Amino acid sequence: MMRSAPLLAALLLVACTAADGVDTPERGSDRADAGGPADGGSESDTVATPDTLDDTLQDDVAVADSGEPDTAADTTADTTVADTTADTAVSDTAVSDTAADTAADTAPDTAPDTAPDTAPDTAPDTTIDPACDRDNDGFAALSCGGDDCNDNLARVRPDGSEGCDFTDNNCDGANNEGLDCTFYAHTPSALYRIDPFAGTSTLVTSTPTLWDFDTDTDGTLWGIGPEGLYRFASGAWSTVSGLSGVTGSSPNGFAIDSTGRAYATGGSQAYQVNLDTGTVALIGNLGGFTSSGDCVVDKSDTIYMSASGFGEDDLVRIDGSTGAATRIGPIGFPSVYGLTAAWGFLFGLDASGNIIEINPTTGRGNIVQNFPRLVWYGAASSAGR
Ligand SMILES: [Ca+2]
Ligand SMILES: [Ca+2]
Ligand SMILES: [Ca+2]
Ligand SMILES: [Ca+2]
Repeated sequence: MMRSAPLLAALLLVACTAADGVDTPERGSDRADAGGPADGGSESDTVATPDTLDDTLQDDVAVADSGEPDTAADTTADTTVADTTADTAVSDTAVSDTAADTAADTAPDTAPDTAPDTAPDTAPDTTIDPACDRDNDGFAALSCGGDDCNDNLARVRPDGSEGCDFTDNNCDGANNEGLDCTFYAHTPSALYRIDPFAGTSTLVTSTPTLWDFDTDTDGTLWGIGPEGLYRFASGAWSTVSGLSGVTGSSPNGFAIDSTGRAYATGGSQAYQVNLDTGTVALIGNLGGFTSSGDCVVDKSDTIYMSASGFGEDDLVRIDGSTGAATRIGPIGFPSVYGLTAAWGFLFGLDASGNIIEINPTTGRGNIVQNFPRLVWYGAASSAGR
């Protein structure tokens, strides 16, 4: 009598199980398991052979999938298929995530994403793509979702220090907040404080008749005029002395350097002014140039002067020991009667109410503010220049 078919199948299964010893034939979806234990398609591979189908419970420890996406995180990157959950160790090199990362990447992408994320990250990256931090200051550009308001200037950054200039240095949306960025300027009869960055003017008080003025190293304001040498302190002007020794044209430019040495320029001549006695002494001839209205000393004690010519004024540099002037270039505006060195900038103030930023290398000026009702006669440098 023939045995029945179900009984034969049961006997064959027993024979195969007994012959296996260590490993058991696989079934289900884990077909590439070359050396691991028997499973039903739900365990991970422990050898370096890729799955052709996806694991349903655990992830590969060494080999990227070539087929379907994982339902749990890889420890190696997929090369062709997007994860549905984040990698825990390695970034994708080619494929964008289709779901948001739930934790920060521990390594940067080696190339920019080719597609935008469909959901935001829940934690920040620990490093930034170089393309999102071009100035390498450690903060990503606004265009990358970062908070670096100028990704071309490393000194402009969220933890930057605010300074007097035209830039919001710390990316908080305000410029020069908490700082006094003003310098003194005067018209024929009034003293003002000017903020060249905000474009504001504040009337302080009236002035005596002044040719020009400047600040000393301690910030004290000194002025010269036909009646003498003046000092401005505690909100009021006082006469220090008369001025003696002026020959030729009256001075219309006045500047004090970092050592307290005071200069004046007038007509075609350069002078030194003694702030103790009011005595004016000739240094020398300007060498063919005429003082337009002011001279100024910058932070490194270089002396500049606006020189009047045909039409627009020139910026010239003066040798403090001989008085000889050297032309730098045209400012581009006439009647630049005031010059000031302020926070690293060189500004000119003219008879039309303009505040002009001057390039000290080329002499070229550019209007940054205008006060249409004011005629500037003089300007004083900021204490720190
Ligand atoms: Ca940056
Ligand atoms: Ca920056
Ligand atoms: Ca700011
Ligand atoms: Ca600023």
